[in-house]
Amino acid sequence: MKLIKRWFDLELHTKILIGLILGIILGFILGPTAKALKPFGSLFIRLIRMVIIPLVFSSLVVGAASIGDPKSLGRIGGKTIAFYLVTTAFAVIIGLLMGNILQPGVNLNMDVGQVTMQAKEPPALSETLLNIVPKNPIMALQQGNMLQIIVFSLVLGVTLTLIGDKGKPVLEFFDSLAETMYKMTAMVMELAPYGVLALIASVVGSFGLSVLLPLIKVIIAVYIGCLIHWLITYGGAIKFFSQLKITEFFKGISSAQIFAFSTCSSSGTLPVTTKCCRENLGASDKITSFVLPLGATVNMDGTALYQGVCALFVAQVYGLDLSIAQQLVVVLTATLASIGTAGVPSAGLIMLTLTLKSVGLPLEGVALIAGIDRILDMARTVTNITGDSAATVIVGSSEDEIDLEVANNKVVNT
Ligand code: DAS
Repeated sequence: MKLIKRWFDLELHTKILIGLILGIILGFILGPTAKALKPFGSLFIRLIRMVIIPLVFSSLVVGAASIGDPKSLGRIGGKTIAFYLVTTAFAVIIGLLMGNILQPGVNLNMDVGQVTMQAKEPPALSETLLNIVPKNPIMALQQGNMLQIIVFSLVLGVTLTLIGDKGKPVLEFFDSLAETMYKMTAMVMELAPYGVLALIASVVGSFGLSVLLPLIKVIIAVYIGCLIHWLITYGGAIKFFSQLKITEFFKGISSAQIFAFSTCSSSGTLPVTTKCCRENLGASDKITSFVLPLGATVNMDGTALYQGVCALFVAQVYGLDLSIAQQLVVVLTATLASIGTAGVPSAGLIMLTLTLKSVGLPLEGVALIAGIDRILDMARTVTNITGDSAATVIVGSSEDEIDLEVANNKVVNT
């Protein structure tokens, strides 16, 4: 009984970490049998996805209203988009550097001749950008079209402030709904240690070394590249453009990172990222409700880095050379393609076809990656939400919307 009491007394982020470690061990012990745990992980993800739309919609309306005039919304929006584009470009460059240094596709004795795959057509970028304005906001909510929900919420929030007192009752409704959704997220998060354990055990159990070994250099290139991006790009930004310590930042978002690693879904992790940034990093609702939903939808640094590595990997496997000019095309395409990548598992694999196509590489190369994509997706999704959190801190610091008292109080919630 004492052990059970001690378990429930642990901080939730500690329990999530224990869940992750136990899940990895269980996956290795049970092997493919561990797949039987997947339904428990899927149930947990469904519970989290249940809160996303009402949480994002209500918090964004309140956030946009609290930003108030369109001018400051434009200022915050401009800073956020600029941070996202610059860090994503850095990520692709790091990915290309890793691909050039490690040469993961050289001397790979894979019979690429048999590789065939009907690459799914990714949405054209212009269509993605045009399509962010909803023709029917209710339909956007029903379909969970995040970009359209973001646009409608921002316009609704600002408009509510423009009509003065008449908008107050509606704003109070959204404020109360946002608080309710934060509470519901916290309740669902109590199940996180068990959900993470089930998810990780089923993934580890389904991947034998026979699948991983031939492509181990791709995995190493992506994981090390992501680590470099975290420490240099995000660590540097946090150090020079915020009053937070780098260790406080990474400790504060550790639960969201574990969650992203387990679920491979930035959108699915959004409620956890929001909770971590609010409660551990001291970011205001005004900033988190705008920067994070936008980031979970358009900011995918991990995905962009992965595209840089994989573009070079495919070129090397087929014995093709990518000139510097072509590699610059990869930087541009992967940066823009990441805007259209959805925050759901394996979305980056579809966008990889866009990047390969942009430099004339064979789309069959995507099939070479598909077998280990889940392992790569784990690293890129963690990087995606880490970039969103870094943007929250940097933009929040520039707007004086970070409560350092909270960030320095050392108590890490989930
Ligand atoms: N899994 C996606 C995400 O949720 C990233 C990707 O597939 O590249 O961010």
